[in-house]
Amino acid sequence: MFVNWQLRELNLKVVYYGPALSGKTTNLEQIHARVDPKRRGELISLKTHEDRTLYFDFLQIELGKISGLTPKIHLYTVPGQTYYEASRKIVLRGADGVVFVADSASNRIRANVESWQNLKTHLASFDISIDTIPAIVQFNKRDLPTAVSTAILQSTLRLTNQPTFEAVASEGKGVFETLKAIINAVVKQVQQEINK
Ligand SMILES: Nc1nc2c(ncn2[C@@H]2O[C@H](COP(=O)(O)OP(=O)(O)O)[C@@H](O)[C@H]2O)c(=O)[nH]1
Ligand SMILES: [Mg+2]
Repeated sequence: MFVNWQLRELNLKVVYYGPALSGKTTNLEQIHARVDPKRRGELISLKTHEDRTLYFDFLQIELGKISGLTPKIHLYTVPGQTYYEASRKIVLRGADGVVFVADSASNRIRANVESWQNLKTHLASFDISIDTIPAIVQFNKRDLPTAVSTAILQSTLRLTNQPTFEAVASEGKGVFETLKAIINAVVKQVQQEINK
């Protein structure tokens, strides 16, 4: 969180985390496509030499005032591929909230579990626990014929008390429910800090 008192702006950072190809970029693309252009910036994707793989995507959206401040939400995605460890940690640093995008495909269970573990490890290195940072879990790709049940996703990830949402991000389903939930959770936490 960063408050610019002169501009009366509240800058909040939300990171979309998850294994490679789970649909993180698709979430941001859908948000970008559906939010009023007056209230959002451009979707920026920083690509590596192989252009399919991204270091991260970035999108800024604006909300109505909170406690006299204009919140600007900065949405980021991390690269899911295991070898982008350092980039993930850099992107995650300073996050006010996390959306974990899990892939419902049966052959991605292990990738989900590894990424969830990886998220917790990086948070721990910043002295943050997944049980205290605002966090939402999105079960994406519910349309796949090979999708496993949400109960299996829930139990293999060993979720503690994170709210979950089902999604088909490629069709825009569940994208805004997830976004609203993480924004509400982050704003609630930030208001508590501002009022301390
Ligand atoms: N079937 C299906 N495909 C999806 C869904 N969401 C994203 N995809 C596809 O999954 C692939 C990877 O998505 P992308 O957003 O690039 O994944 P990222 O690596 O997490 O950023 C793309 O081909 C998307 O179109 C979904 O809900 N269902
Ligand atoms: Mg991506």
